[in-house]
Amino acid sequence: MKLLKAAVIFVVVPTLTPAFDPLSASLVAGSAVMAWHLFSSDSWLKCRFQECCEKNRTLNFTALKAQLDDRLFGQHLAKDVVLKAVLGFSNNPSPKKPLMLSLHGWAGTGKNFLSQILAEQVHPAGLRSKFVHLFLATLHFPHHDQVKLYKEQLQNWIRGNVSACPSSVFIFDEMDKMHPGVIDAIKPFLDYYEEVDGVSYRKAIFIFLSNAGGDLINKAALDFWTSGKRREDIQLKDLEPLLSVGVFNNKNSGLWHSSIIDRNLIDYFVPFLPLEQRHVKMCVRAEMTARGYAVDEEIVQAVADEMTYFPKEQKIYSDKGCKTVQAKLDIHEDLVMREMKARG
Ligand SMILES: Nc1ncnc2c1ncn2[C@@H]1O[C@H](COP(=O)(O)OP(=O)(O)O)[C@@H](O)[C@H]1O
Ligand SMILES: *[C@@H]1O[C@H](CO)[C@@H](O)[C@H](O)[C@H]1NC(C)=O
Ligand SMILES: *[C@@H]1O[C@H](CO)[C@@H](O)[C@H](O)[C@H]1NC(C)=O
Ligand SMILES: CC(=O)N[C@H]1CO[C@H](CO)[C@@H](O)[C@@H]1O
Repeated sequence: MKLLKAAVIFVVVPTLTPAFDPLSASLVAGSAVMAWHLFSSDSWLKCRFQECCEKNRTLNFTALKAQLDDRLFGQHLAKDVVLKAVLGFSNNPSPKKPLMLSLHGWAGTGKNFLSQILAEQVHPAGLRSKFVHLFLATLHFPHHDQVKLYKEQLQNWIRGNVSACPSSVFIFDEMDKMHPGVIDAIKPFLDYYEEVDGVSYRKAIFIFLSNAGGDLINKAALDFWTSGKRREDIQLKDLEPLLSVGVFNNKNSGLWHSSIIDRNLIDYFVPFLPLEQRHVKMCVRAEMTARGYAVDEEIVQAVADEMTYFPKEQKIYSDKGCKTVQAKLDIHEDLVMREMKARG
């Protein structure tokens, strides 16, 4: 190993220092240190150029809370549950099992968004990090006749990824479209085992996203609205009984046949409420600010008005949450630009 590194010095160093003199002993010694920095697994230098897994990193509760308070709109329940989960997980130096969250709700209500914010707290590059893995049922596991292959592949990936970085984050989107066989492949990693084949999974984070139960959550939110109660007063206990019947014990909801439910491996059920027009407007403002524009309330209102709302009579909740805000804003941006050009 030493010899190999020494050999590498002579290949690499001349390209780094043009004035390299092979006879100068001090330079060689200096290069040896540099080479060590470049090639040892977690050296300070290497980690400046390449992302390293921070083995001891704990989730910073304060920072996560600030991010969620700032950026996630209208989801007081999801925020509370996730913060509670993270508090328990990150205060524990050796958690007994990986953190496992199951996010449920209508499209465009912030499930991917929250996962991204959480992942960024563990690995600052977020979704671009090589330690954060996003799987889409319809993209990665589309063919039901290849379940056996997917299962093997997925288990090898998870094993390989967690051996390389114990705090790996795995996000599974479209869980309701995932074949139960593929879900079962994940199960061994979620359990209370100390180690599986010498790899410990207890620092990993698994996040499941699905629309399952979204209609029931919407109905509960609407019931609150109809009876004149505040959205912010909806509590987890108002939703849990509905969902335990409608989702977890529903033999027709694909995902929940699998033994993950039977074994109570899901630690936290995280509900996402349907977004109202005021939340859509908050999304538009946030997006304008992110693009570096001053917030123009006329455009905010125009984009919010273009969204469709349900139920048909009351029109309270956005059909697609905040999902199409970006595309709609693009169109308005074009219009504004054209108008400005026309005016000169
Ligand atoms: N509750 C929310 N707060 C702030 N932004 C949101 C929220 N919900 C959705 N968005 C915005 O809409 C985009 C799409 O939402 P996404 O998280 O992909 O929805 P989902 O995964 O629930 O279908 C996000 O990238 C984010 O910009
Ligand atoms: C990281 O954790 C290991 C054991 O879990 C410990 O030996 C080491 O000192 C820790 N490093 C830091 C920088 O905290
Ligand atoms: C956690 O985040 C907060 C806010 O970003 C910061 O002030 C604090 O120093 C962080 N704590 C640790 C232990 O990194
Ligand atoms: C070492 C290893 O198995 N890495 C895998 C991690 O997961 C990705 C998929 O997100 C695979 O492509 C890698 O091969």
